[in-house]
Amino acid sequence: MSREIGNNPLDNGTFADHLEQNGVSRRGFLKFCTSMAAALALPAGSAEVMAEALAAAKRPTVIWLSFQECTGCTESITRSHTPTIENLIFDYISLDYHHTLQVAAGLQAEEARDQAMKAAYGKYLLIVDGAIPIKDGGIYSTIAGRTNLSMLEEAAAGAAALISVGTCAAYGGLPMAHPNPTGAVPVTDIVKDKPVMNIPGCPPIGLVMTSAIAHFLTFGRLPEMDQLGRPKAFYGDSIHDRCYRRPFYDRGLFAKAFDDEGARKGWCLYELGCKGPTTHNACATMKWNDGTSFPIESGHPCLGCSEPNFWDAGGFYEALSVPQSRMGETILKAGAVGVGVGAVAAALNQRNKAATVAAQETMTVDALKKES
Ligand code: FSX
Repeated sequence: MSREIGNNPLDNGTFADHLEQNGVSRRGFLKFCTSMAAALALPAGSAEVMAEALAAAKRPTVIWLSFQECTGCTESITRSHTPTIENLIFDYISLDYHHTLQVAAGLQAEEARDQAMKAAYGKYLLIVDGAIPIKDGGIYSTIAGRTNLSMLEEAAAGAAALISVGTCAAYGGLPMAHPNPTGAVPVTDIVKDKPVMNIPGCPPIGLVMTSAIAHFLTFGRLPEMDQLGRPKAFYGDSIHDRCYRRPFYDRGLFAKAFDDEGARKGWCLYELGCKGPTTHNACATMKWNDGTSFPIESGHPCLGCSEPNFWDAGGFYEALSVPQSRMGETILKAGAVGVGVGAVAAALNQRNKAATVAAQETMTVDALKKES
């Protein structure tokens, strides 16, 4: 997959042209829009609106700033074995500045950023990964002699909207963990006058990122967010809500060690410290590496990496104490209004199934070509 910065042959083309060049049929594209609209929990009829708007969309300028981070977020977003339309969206945007992906270096790179910001002032999408150190004037992280703080302030001033990718940018993450020697803060501590969407996770799921971009291309605004600034469609439920090991939890079947019989049978990892009940993300349905698996499916408990303060909260391999009682409350409340526990479980399973089906409808370009 080629992702050349500022060198797209379709500079004047639309997204429809881009799809055509990649052999995606109208029918395949409509199918993609239907599954994307479902994944984003958009109302009925949105798929057609999305198809029209996306097809006619011109390349938006995107400036991507990386600050205090490990580059895991970029790794996550660029890792894909099979091209999907989501990937094509990512290829299609005019990613005019990205430290890791751009060819330009040094002064040339900084000039490219400057030019892109001026040319699309007030209209570009600014993506940030990494926290921002502000202690001692922000001197603990600089790029081309400028502090991350001043670079963010300048770039945010001309942005239409911002996306904070990863837990570091969204909530401070690892750089902000105690004792936070550099005074690291999240993007929203600096930028107060622009819409900012958080896509937390250490790292976050790439597909969630491209879905957010698809929404921005379609409607010219960010998707609906929760009180923590996350797109509701992907962070509305906990990992626990959608986990395929959930039936074992409900039956009280827990692995007690990583190599015991319960672990081998795929029982719930709650007692091994799984933070799924208090963690909101789409890992259990979207999964990773093109829907191959996610940590719990690989036998490891969820660490809760997409929640604020997850490093300092610690206790990675210690069982939670609160959520079990919360689940008890949920079931008791359901019982009080005459809904049996079995019905609650059935409803949850039904919802999980629907969400999983929507997530699994990420179609590859090859599959779409075959259909056409
Ligand atoms: Fe943080 Fe991202 Fe974790 Fe790493 O850019 S969310 S440390 S995966 O790389 O910021």
